Amino acid sequence: TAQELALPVGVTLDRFIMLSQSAFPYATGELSQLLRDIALAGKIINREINRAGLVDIAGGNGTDNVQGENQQKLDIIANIRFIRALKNGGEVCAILSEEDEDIIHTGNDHGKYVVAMDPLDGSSNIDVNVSIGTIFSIYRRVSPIDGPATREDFLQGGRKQVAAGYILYGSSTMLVYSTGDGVNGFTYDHSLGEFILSHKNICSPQNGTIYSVNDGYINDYPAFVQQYLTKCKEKSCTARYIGSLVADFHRNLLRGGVYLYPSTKKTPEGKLRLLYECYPLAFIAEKSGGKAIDGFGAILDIIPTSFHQRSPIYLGSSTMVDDVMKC
Ligand code: AHM
Ligand code: MG
Repeated sequence: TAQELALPVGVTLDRFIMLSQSAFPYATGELSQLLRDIALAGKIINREINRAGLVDIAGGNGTDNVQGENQQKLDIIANIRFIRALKNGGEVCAILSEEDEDIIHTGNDHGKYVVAMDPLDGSSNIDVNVSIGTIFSIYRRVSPIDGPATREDFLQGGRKQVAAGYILYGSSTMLVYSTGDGVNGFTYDHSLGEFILSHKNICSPQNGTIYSVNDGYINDYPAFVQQYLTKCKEKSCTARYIGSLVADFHRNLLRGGVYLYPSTKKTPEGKLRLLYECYPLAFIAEKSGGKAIDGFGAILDIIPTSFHQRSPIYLGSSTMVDDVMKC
């Protein structure tokens, strides 16, 4: 398997993809190319984010940017950039984005894959220079090749993901992904313009002391969540909540912790979207030894019915997720 290959920390993402693919002699290279396209989109979005604070100053009258496009908010820019990178890459026949109601047909009807994504998650943090992220989920299409993609391509269920991951734009920029065989993390080296393998075969700590939840809504949470949070406080656990799912998830993945977004009175189905927030992070959680549940069962077992449906989510270190379940 890819994990058994002697891939030293420090190899580039391109080399990692190439070497791990050679472990699967019948692979055609399309998924590898798609992962490279996602990495490229991540670099482009990273560049936009890095100069975000300057755009109003550097953008003259605030009308057009260098590409001759209207100056737009970063989440819209990220959406445009991501779609363009995947269209140009050629491997993806359709995209589902948090930013668009319906699926986007790329025109690459021969592409074997579809991608569901949240191009820039953490809306409350985008304009204030706090960590944000991109989340993506990849399926092999079930509709006939050379025709248009269909709803069914996107509604296969979390267990059918062939790869998933996220890009975290934090104190450094990281790409973390899995094709089902372990989870690996790559840190972006600006000077080289490359993602470098920095976190090989990430294993989620079984247990931890961090809990991440919006405490302000506690009175709106179901009784079992209130009970779990009381226990966390009795045990003097550490509260950490950035309000960017990717950043909160990533910290807990490395340190050990649980992230909770329960149903509330305002959002009885929870807030986070199943297809491009919950499924991909649940995939990463499980592939790294952690867990992700909706309060009844595994997130990945939820049968999807619509593109933008929501779900409550409890995810992270397995013992902590079990403890939520016990409540
Ligand atoms: P968004 O897709 O509008 O950015 O919302 C998702 C974000 C997550 O990143 C974050 O964990 C959560 O919403 C925070 O929500 P709240 O402000 O309700 O705590
Ligand atoms: Mg989002």
